[in-house]
Amino acid sequence: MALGKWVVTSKLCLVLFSGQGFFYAVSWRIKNYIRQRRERMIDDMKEQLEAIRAEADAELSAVKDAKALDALRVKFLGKKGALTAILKQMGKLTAEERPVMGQLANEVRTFIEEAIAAKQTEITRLEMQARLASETIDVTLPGQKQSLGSLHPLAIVENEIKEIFLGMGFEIADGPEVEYDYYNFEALNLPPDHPARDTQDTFYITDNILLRTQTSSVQVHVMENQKPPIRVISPGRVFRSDAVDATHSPLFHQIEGLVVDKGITMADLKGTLEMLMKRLYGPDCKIRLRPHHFPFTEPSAEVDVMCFGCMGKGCRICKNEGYIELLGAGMVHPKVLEGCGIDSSVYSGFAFGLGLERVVMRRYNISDMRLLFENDYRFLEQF
Ligand code: 2U9
Repeated sequence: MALGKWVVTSKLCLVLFSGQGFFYAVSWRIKNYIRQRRERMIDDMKEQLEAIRAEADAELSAVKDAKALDALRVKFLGKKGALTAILKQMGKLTAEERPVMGQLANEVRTFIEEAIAAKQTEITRLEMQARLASETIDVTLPGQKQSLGSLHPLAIVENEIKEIFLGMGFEIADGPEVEYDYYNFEALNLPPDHPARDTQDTFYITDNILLRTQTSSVQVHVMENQKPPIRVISPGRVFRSDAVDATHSPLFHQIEGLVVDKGITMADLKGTLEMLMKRLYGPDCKIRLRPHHFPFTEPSAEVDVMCFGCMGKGCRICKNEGYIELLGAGMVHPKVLEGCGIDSSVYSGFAFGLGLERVVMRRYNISDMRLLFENDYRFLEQF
């Protein structure tokens, strides 16, 4: 019996200590180790998925707007999101493990997606509620009066004068405010060093280029480019190096007129200006021409308009003159016509120039020109 026991034991030892036995033992331990590691890995992944679900749930309850919701969607479901990171680890799983883990991952994804969708609906509803509250219109309130602007007095009178001349068959000509010395002075019989240039000092860009002092330069261009008959007015801004006071401004507005044709005389000039003044100031308005000198017209005249304060009798407004000086005019100087290529033995013409500010000030009884440029609403809203 004792012998038999020994034999069994020694046989077992043989098996255990033979190469094969050792191999079985080691491989069992390795398999066991690997299995435990896999189980731990799967548990880890499950824990991570549950943690993601819990974190998403907690963060979602704090989300208040669409921007934060979008950020949350990217954080959990985006390409670089937490869930995608876990799904990338699925490759390490075996074919049996993958569906189990996949199902859990899908559950978590669905949970987050549904929670986001629900939150989205809630946010949209809250936003709509806020808009409805803030944009509520009380249709029973009285409407707000829209304050309408009005034309500047300079524009009102300029438009009126344009209409009057258009009615008399004139065209409106436009030209540059920055001009060559030639068109502003020389072509108008004002050569360099002419004393009349002193009264029209201006702003020079170069020795030869300046800001125009009169819109006559426009008419010079017209005469160079157009054959008579010519009937134009040229309204626009002009510039002079004058200090600002009640009757002067370095920028003001002129309207000049020019008629060139065969047989034009001083009578045409007087008739045209009379018509202008009657249309501007009423049918009783009279004008008076006084001899004067301008380098660009010969003969020349200053044109006075009957004072409306006293209808020509004399008062404080007209300093007892009965008339008020308003514009200058004359027959176009033959040298000016010739310089523009018009034969002065065949054609003659008249020209006139008026300062728009002066006409406006007279029309509305404005005593200080600065009011026309200051753009004070209290002043402008009267027109
Ligand atoms: C050409 C030839 C002649 C235009 C004229 C005046 C007289 C005149 C002033 C009025 C007030 C200038 O603004 S103001 O200071 N103008 O007195 N202007 S004749 O004569 C011209 C125009 C163009 C080709």
